[in-house]
Amino acid sequence: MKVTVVTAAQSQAGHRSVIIECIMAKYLVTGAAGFIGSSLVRALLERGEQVRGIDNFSTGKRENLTEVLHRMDFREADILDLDAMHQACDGVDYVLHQAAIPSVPKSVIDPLGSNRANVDGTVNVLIAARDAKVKRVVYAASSSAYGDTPTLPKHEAMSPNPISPYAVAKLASELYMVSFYRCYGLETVCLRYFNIFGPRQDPSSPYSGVLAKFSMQMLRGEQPTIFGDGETSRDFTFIDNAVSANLLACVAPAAECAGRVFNCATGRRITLNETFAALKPLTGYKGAAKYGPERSGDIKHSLADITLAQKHLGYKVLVNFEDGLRRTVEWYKSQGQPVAV
Ligand code: UD2
Repeated sequence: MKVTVVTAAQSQAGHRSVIIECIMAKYLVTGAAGFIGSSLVRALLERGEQVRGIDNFSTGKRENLTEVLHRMDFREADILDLDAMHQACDGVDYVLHQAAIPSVPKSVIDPLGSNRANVDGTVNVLIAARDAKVKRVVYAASSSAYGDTPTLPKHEAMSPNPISPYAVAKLASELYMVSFYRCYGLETVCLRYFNIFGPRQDPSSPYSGVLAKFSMQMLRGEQPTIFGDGETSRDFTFIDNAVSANLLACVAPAAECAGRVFNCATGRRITLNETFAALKPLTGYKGAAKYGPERSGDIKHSLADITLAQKHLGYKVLVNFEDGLRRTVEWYKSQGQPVAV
């Protein structure tokens, strides 16, 4: 719904009436200019939803929203700013909370910064959502919460065992989500993302996700470094699966999902060596990988049991690893990245 507002102050001042068109947002995406946030924004707009987005551009990029910016209500704001969050949540039905500093190694270097963005920021989002009587908050939780427990696959009933400050922060935020459901009745759903990848994931930072980083390096003909022996494994999950999990988490009956935590993954794990091998034909990279020391805070294996999300959210894996990887590399190529010769 569009509402036209003429402010009293502007009329009294005798200026030509300034008309502000406020789009009554139904969805608020925090971290809207990030890789996952901007994918959610596009999916919601495609469905004809009204979308508001906020981002402070700490890791998000304006370019991620370029061609959709005019169709949404975008505000440059920080989740640490409670006033801005109250304004952002006003009139909103669903909050998809993606804003974070999403990096294990960065949190090892700067645990306080990680805690501020990933915990304090979440509490602000929750307070604002509660005060605005938002219907539901869906949270970008992380598989890192499981830590290095030897049991595979990881299922939601397992005790968490976080290793890095990032994992601790993400888990603390999950607990806050559940707490706000229990204490205030605010419906919250946590999606534990398992290594989401796809178009628009930033490949250029030392903290970038491994698939984005390797894709770009190999397209450029640069040698990627595998930390460890290459047998580290991840349940790499293509972005479309995460988008669909978020949309399902908004509409699933409260009795099925409110105050609960769900894995968001594919139920299959791929090693870094296999990843590198799969990327070679896609990128045209002919060389070998370099091997370096394991990264501090890392876990060795990650694989999800996705039964709970299938049962309660109606979640399905829409795109498998191979198709997702091909689409990801195609996207980087379409952005004019040089191809390895
Ligand atoms: C964690 C979470 C993930 C998400 C993410 C946020 C786990 C299992 N996953 O991802 O769900 O929350 O944090 O960023 O905790 N690597 C290399 N070479 C490189 C870069 C990375 O070998 O140049 C390795 C890295 O050491 C790790 C693997 O690739 O073993 C994946 O690293 P990542 O940074 O892509 O993601 P990860 O697993 O820390």
